[in-house]
Amino acid sequence: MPAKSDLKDLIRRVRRGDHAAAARALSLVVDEDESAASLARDFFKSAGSAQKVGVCGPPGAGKSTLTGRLIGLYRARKIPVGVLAVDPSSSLSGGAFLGDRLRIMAHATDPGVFIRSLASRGMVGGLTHAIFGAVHVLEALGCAKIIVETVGTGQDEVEIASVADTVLYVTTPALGDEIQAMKAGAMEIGDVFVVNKADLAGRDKAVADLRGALGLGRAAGQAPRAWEPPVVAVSALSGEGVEALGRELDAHWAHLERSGERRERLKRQHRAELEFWIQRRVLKTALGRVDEKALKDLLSGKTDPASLGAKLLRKH
Ligand SMILES: Nc1nc2c(ncn2[C@@H]2O[C@H](COP(=O)(O)OP(=O)(O)OP(=O)(O)O)[C@@H](O)[C@H]2O)c(=O)[nH]1
Ligand SMILES: [Mg+2]
Repeated sequence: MPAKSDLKDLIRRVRRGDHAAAARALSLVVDEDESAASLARDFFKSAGSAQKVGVCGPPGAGKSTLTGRLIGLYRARKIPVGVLAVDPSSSLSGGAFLGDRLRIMAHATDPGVFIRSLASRGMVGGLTHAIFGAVHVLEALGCAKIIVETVGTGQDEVEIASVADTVLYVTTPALGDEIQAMKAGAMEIGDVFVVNKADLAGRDKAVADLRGALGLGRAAGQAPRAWEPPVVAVSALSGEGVEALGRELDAHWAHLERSGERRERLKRQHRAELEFWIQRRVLKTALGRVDEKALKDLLSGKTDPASLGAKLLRKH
C-alpha cells in the first residue's frame, strides 16, 4: 500500500495529465486497494467534466473500429480522449481484448489519448463499479471525451446507460432483419444510432428500417420527444460518415446541457454509483458473517434462512 505522501503526489501527477500516474491510479482504484478510497475521493471532484460516450451493439458490429475513428476525430480537434474497453464476459484481459486494442493502437503513442481495458472480476456490480472509478480517473486526467466500449449483451447495455451521457448504438446492414427483433431495451437507451459498414449492400434499407422502428416506439398522439435519436450511416472502415456522427454526438451533448438533462443524467449516474457501492459493501459484509455456527443453527432447526439472514444484516 503506497504511503500517504506518495498518494498525494500521484493525485497531483494525474491532475497534471501524467499518463503513467493515471495508469497506476486506475489500477489502485479498480483493484480496490486499501488506499483507493482517498484517491477515489479526490478524483470524484472532477465527476461530470467529460462527455461519456457509451458505445454498444451486437458483437462484430464494428464498435472498436468506430471507436478508433472517433478518437481520430476528437484528436484532430486536439481534444484529450479517454477510452475504456469493457469486456464483462472475460475475466482476463487477453484474447479478444488485444484484438480490440490493436485497432485503436494507432493512437496508443498519442499523449492526448489514454486507453485502458477493464475485465469483469466476477462480482455483482463489480464491473460497473470499476467503470465509474476508472471514469473519474480519466476525468481528473483531463479527458474531455471518454469513450466506453462494451460487448453488447442486454444486461451490459442497461449498465452502460447508467454510466454514459450519450449512448451510441451500433448496428449493421447485415443485421437488418434483426432490427425488428431488437430488444426494446436497446431502442430505449440509444441516443444516437449508427448503421455501420455502410460500404456494404443494404445500408439504405437498414437506415430506413431503424428509423421506422424508432418511430414505431412512440405511441400515437404522443408529443414529440425533446431529442429524436438520429440514425447515421457510417463506414468505420473508410471513415465515411464519421464527421456527421461526430456532429450528432456534439448535438446530443449540447441538447443535454440546454435541456437540463445533463444534470439529471449525472444525478442518475451518481445514484447508480452509490447503489453499486452499497450493494457490494453490504453483500461483502453480510456474507462474511456466514460461519459454521450459522450453518449449524440452520441444520438443527434453531432458525431459518430468512430470520438468520435478517439478523446477520442487522449485526454491527
Ligand atoms: N466492411 C466493413 N467492415 C467493417 C467496418 N467496421 C468494422 N468492420 C469489420 O468488422 C469486424 C469487426 O469489427 P470490430 O470493430 O472488431 O467490431 P466490434 O463490434 O468491436 O466487435 P466485438 O468487440 O468483438 O463485439 C472487423 O473485421 C472489422 O474490420 C466497416 O465499416 N465496413
Ligand atoms: Mg470490440
